[in-house]
Parts: sequence; C-alpha cells; structure tokens
Amino acid sequence: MGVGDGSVAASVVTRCVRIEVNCKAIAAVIVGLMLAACGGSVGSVPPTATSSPTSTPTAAPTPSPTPAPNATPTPAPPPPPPPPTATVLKIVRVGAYSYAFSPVMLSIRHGAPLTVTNTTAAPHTMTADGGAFNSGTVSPNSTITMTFSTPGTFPYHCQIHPYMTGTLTVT
Ligand SMILES: [Cu+2]
Repeated sequence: MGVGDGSVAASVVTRCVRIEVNCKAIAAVIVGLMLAACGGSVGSVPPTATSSPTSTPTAAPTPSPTPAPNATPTPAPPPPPPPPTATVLKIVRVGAYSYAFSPVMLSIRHGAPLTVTNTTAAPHTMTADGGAFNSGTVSPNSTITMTFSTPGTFPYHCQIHPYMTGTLTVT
C-alpha cells in the first residue's frame, strides 16, 4: 500500500536522478567535446604550421652574365662604288727633243674624266684627228681634265708637234 506506493515513488525518483545524472554526464561529454573541438587550442601553443615547411633559403640565382649582343656582327654595308678614278694621259719627253703621249693607246668610259698631264717644259695639245675634241694648249707642267660623251675610237695628235699621236677609245 503506502509502503508500496512509497517504494514506487522512490524508484521513480531514483530513475529521475539517474536520468538527470545521465543527462549531466552526457552534457559534460558534449561540453568536453566542444571544448576539445574548439577550445583545445585556447591557451595552448598554436599548432605549428606544417603546410609551409621552412625551406633553406636558396641563394638568389646569380644572374648569368648576359652575353653582349655581338653574336652576329652586322655586316658592314658594302662600300659605295669608288668614284671613277681619273684616267691619266701623260705627255712626256722622249729623248732630247721629242715628246709623246703615254700611253699611246688609251680607253675610257664616256663621261669619265681624263686627266691630261703635261710633264714637259713645252706646250702641247690633244686634238682629235677628225676634230671631235681639242684640249687646247696644255701648258708646261700643268694638268687639264677632259670628258668624252660620244663612244668611239678617236685618233688624235698634238697640233704643236704633229708627230705626237695617240688613240683614245671611248666606251
Ligand atoms: Cu706637243
């Protein structure tokens, strides 16, 4: 009866206490887990980062000396064609009283200068036999320059010394 009721009640209370204990235990476990999960690091040494291993500082790569850009020397531009060197016709003395053109046979491009140098002490001329050209008097130890525009072969002579002859070929 009463006792029975009392024991039943006590049993209920005991169960409740046990449940409460279990609840407290569970709560404690949960709290512990939470602490372990998020509070584990509180107050403790921060975990050393293992993702970035301390690498030995490699020396900065010594920049290899850049070779001077002279590998392919720019080929020098071809030299400009030399100006037409003047063809020289000399008037020389031969023997004691004779003169001559030297060389006797001479070729020159049309338009190119012909330098006539009188190396003697007498005046001379360079006169085409057919009258195509005439240098006029070339004074002693002087030089004149002539050009010829018409190609052809021109025998010439000195008007002062008719025995002085030569042939000029204009190409
Ligand atoms: Cu002459």
